[in-house]
Amino acid sequence: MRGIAEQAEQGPDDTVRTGISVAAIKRDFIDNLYYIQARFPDVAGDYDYYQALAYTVRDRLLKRWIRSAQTFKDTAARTVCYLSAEFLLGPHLEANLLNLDIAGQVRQALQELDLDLDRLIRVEEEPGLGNGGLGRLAACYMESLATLQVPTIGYGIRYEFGIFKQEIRDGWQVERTDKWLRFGNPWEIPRPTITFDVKFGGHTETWTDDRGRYRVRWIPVREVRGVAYDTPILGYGVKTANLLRLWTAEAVESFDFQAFNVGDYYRAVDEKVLSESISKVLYPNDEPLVGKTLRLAQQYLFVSCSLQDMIRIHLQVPGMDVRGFHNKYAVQLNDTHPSIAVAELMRLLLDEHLLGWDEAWEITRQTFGYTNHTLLPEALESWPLPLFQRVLPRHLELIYEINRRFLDAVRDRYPGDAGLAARLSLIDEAGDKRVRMANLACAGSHSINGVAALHTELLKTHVLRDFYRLWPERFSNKTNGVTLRRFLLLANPVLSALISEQIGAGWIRHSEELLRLEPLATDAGFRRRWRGAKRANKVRLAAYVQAQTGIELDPDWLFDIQAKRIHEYKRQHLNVLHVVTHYLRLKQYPGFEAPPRAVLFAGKAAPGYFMAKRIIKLINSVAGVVNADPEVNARLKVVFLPNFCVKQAQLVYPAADLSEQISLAGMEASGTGNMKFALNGALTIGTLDGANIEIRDAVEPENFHLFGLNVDQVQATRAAGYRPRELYESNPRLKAVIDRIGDGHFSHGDRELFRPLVDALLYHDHYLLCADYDSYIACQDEAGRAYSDPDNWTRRSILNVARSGGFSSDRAIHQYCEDIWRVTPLPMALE
Ligand code: F58
Repeated sequence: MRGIAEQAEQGPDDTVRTGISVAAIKRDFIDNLYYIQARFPDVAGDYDYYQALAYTVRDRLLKRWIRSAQTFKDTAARTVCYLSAEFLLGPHLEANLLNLDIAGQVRQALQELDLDLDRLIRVEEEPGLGNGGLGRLAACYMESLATLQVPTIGYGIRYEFGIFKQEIRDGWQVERTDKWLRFGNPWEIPRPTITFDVKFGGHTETWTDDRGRYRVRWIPVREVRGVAYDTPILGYGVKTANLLRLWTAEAVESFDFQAFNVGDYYRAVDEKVLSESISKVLYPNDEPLVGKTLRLAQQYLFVSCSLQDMIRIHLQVPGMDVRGFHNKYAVQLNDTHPSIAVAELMRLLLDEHLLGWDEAWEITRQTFGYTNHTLLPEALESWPLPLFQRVLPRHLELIYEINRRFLDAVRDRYPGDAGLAARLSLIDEAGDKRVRMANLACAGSHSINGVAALHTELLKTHVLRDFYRLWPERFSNKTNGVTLRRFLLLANPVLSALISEQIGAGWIRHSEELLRLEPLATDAGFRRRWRGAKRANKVRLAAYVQAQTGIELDPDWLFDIQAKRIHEYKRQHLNVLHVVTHYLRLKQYPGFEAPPRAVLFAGKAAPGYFMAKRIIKLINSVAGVVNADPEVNARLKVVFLPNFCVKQAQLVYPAADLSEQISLAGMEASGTGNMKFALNGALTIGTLDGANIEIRDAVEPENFHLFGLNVDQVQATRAAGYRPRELYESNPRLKAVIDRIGDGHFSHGDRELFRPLVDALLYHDHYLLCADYDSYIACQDEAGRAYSDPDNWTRRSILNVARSGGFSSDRAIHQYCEDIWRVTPLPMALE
């Protein structure tokens, strides 16, 4: 008898579930409709067809995945582990069809069954397991890591409810829960046997083991089980499929049984509910979460399970020792949310694997790299000490010890500088004590990076200045990047086809080849076709806008778009000030020369963010008045597009003429939407902030509409005692705009509705809208004039795409691999 290993060696029979001919795909699709969905065509709906198709695609993808996993295991390959509380993946179906290179056959197979692939693609509910830029960056990086054939595991949380769905009622944002798992998730494989029990609360005890060693025992009040759910992440144009492993919280039976045995059934159920609540919901804040015990529990659960899983995988290989952990893994902390990993790895090495402190600390430090994503001082994560102690008593002890040794070394090096030690301390001792997670991440990592050149400089000089002084060699910049597969090839098939026709398809994997478009910018025929592609995308978006909001847009107008989370620092309300300025001008001077313009906004506000929600209401109120006014609505329209998400983003970026990147200089760490717009041929109107600076350098200043104060000027303006009210009083145009907003013109005479916004502008204006106002309006006017010369605009649009190849996540991941992770690709055999 041959064993299963031998018999399974050649893998499954290609003709049954993995063939890629039209006939094989058709056969499997029908099989899946029957045997998975239990449906026959008379009663099947689009959803059943979508499921059957998803399983058909999955069958074909598993082969690559299993082979990749096998190769990684056989070679004990060095592996990148990307730890992130968020992965905002976007819909899977189309991306997997692309990366498997079977879209053509699938389309035809469906056609032969009288079904339309595009309709089924639209059925998919996307997994919204992220808030915005940070979560989407993790998804782009996973895709590039697979494409570059770097062995990788992404570790995160399988939230039962992702980011809320945004509806607009009466102009206000209303949140609805995102029940994305309601119909099941064909893209994941549950792994009920890969579980780890994680302790919470309680206290610690010391004891001496039979070999006389000092030991610490953690006696928790609760244990929760993390269960793995795996999603394959395919690379483009290669056979590699990496692993995204997300953890779900479950109750540990022993705990409910205990209660059950003493007859307390309801307590047992309560325990279960409590345990399972840990992975229930993604926190929708895009600012820090104070006092949320559950949030800390989420972070710890996924980090502990992930590290235990890494150790398990590592020790599976005969002869491996936990002392080699840092050689096997490069672990990246995506912001501070997973930074408890520093203390947890120490705990595992010390308490479970019995290493000595120095050895454990060396391994820990060599393992981690930390990426910072924010410049807002109020966004640096910290936990009140009593809360931290209540949830993670053992980790607090370890953090104290890490801190003691760390600060001793600091004092040795900088004697007499007590302020320095206080600022570097992992514990904030001023006022109510807190644990500073960024300090923990810095102390426990061999590498610290920012996400755009300016951001990294500001980390060095401001946010993490003291750490930079200690360890300048650990700091580096890794400017963000985005995947061109999703955000150009999939999102913009018309433009992609035109590009490939001219320069070949190499750009899809080698984005620098987009440069070959440069000479075509002077080719009038090419420009005409380019314009045609942009117009087609505007027609597509206009149809979507009409269906979602009832507002009709003309694809020949200038599409001016701002799509991102709503936040005061991103200054959507500065954009509104321009809209109102333009509206008043059109009313007052009907002869005013400017191209007709559609101003679109999209983005969610954190549910508890009062000002952001009021900004949404303001946008909708202004839209209501402008769009209904026959004196202006032939030249200006305003749209708020509800529920910005990855799927919608793929419609939005390709249709933009003008990309709004107008944050106050020094506030936006990088931005990634700015890159997606530029790669789709939008021109940017923006400040010298985040990656805008690098985009402007790349596309060259004449192809970028720059306005506003730079970081130094912002600092100087504030230092000189900024008084926005004086700007308002001395600038009649600005005054008229703010007065209209305040006097009820857009709110049916209600003067209270927008008072908080007006007052904030007049009395604080923390984000310097008034200071940048004139410069912004002048720049918008200049952009309008430039758009009125379509040929030249198109030339500049082409140059934006040609020169934006550097903003591919492949470039970013390549830099992480070389400079931080020291990991090399592991090419997968073709068949
Ligand atoms: C974003 N941060 C930055 N945080 O704002 C943006 O400039 C940058 O391009 C992007 O990261 C990627 O580097 C961001 O999206 C969050 O959403 C956090 C979610 C969890 C709570 C704290 C904010």
